[in-house]
Amino acid sequence: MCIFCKIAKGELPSNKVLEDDEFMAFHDINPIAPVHILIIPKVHVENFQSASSELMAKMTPFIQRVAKELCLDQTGYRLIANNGKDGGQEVPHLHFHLLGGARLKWTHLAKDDTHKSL
Ligand code: DGP
Repeated sequence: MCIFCKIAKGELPSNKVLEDDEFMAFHDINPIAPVHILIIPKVHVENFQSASSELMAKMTPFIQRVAKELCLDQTGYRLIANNGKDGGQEVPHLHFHLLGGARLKWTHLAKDDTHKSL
């Protein structure tokens, strides 16, 4: 079972922000922005490329709800899905990075820059 499946099942701890029957949002263990949340479906889906439109139709309002709970709908945010090897995806379970809390710089998207402060 993958790490995020274990988090979804409560077998690994996480700092949870929001949860419903199908989705979960929790703080990234290695934040690269003042607010860095990971949003996952509880069902195992490998990545965005293999996500169904039905899943995304339900996931979109959940992501919007998370942004609203954190007031990021007011200040703005960046939503990222790393997909596959060249996309820099390390955990093979669909997840969106919700980044905010600062004026984010586009240049920091390069992999070598991921640990620099934004
Ligand atoms: P990606 O490169 O898109 O696959 O990003 C995976 C992210 O998951 C990365 O920013 C670190 C985070 N991460 C990895 N393992 C854990 C964990 O056990 N708990 C939490 N909260 N985040 C994790």
